[in-house]
Amino acid sequence: MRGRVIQSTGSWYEVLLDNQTVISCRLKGKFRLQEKKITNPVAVGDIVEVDADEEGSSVIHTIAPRHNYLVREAPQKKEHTHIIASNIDQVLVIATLSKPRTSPGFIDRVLFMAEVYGIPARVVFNKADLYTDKEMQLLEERMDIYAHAGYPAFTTSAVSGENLEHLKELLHDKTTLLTGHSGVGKSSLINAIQPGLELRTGALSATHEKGQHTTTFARMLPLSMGGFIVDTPGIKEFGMVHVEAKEAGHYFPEIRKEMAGCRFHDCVHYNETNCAVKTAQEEGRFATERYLSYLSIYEELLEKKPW
Ligand SMILES: Nc1nc2c(ncn2[C@@H]2O[C@H](COP(=O)(O)OP(=O)(O)OP(=O)(O)O)[C@@H](O)[C@H]2O)c(=O)[nH]1
Ligand SMILES: [Mg+2]
Ligand SMILES: [Zn+2]
Repeated sequence: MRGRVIQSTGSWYEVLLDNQTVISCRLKGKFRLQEKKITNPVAVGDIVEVDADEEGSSVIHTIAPRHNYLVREAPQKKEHTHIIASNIDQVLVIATLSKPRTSPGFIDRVLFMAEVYGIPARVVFNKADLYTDKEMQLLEERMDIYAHAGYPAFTTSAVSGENLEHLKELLHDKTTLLTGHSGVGKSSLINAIQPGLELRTGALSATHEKGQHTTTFARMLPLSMGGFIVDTPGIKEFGMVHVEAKEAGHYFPEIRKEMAGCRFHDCVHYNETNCAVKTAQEEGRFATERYLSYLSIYEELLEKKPW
């Protein structure tokens, strides 16, 4: 029997079979041993083959090759990676200006990893109902920066309903992963566009205005209009996995556009002379905020050991 993993909680996996029933499965022992540096051998989104074992319980015995997947560094185990989800069509970074604040650096790290794994991404600023006119103005500027880089951006509100129709259009017939800090409203947005799910949502902590990790494991939800959406637990930092530091520029569309003009073919756009990327930044064609994210990602990758 073939199906798709829609949820994983430790050693049990919920699999949506092609005949639309959901069954709980275990994993055949061999997978645990294979890929040592991955904390979850089977991820939400995986297409799997399931069989009944001698005792009659369902066991996943084959994983179909993944079209793609998004990984991040495992939070508790450095040098290990965690597959957030696989076989996805797009990533939406859910961000907020405040309550809680999402930093540009966080957004750029998610966009960077999406680029590494070849997954189209967009930025969604939720909680638009809370922003002042001045904050909205600031947001417009930031959204222009992402759009210019190739990541369409827009605002939403799970409370006022702003742009939820647009969001629905984007989700139609696609598998979409939502990621972002705890408390930005990932689960609330899903509830707002797909009534009946009643996903748990949680108030921010009163003292820190941060989310309290209400969603605790990734879950893929079928949408009645067609498509799937993956709700994920909020993440504090998007730990990046190893990419050669000198290759980092390839995963910034603005750098990719300019790098052919650099004097040195191995330019890393740091402090070389005649660097076309730095010129683009100075002339306003490459947003300083994104350039600073690049430098910080570059430095972080330099420190990482190859695997
Ligand atoms: N004002 C306002 N509040 C919102 C909006 N969206 C969500 N919230 C509130 O923000 C809080 C957190 O929402 P959740 O949907 O639980 O956030 P989450 O991103 O799923 O958080 P985790 O599951 O912890 O990662 C809840 O109190 C929501 O009611 C919005 O658009 N506007
Ligand atoms: Mg949630
Ligand atoms: Zn350069």
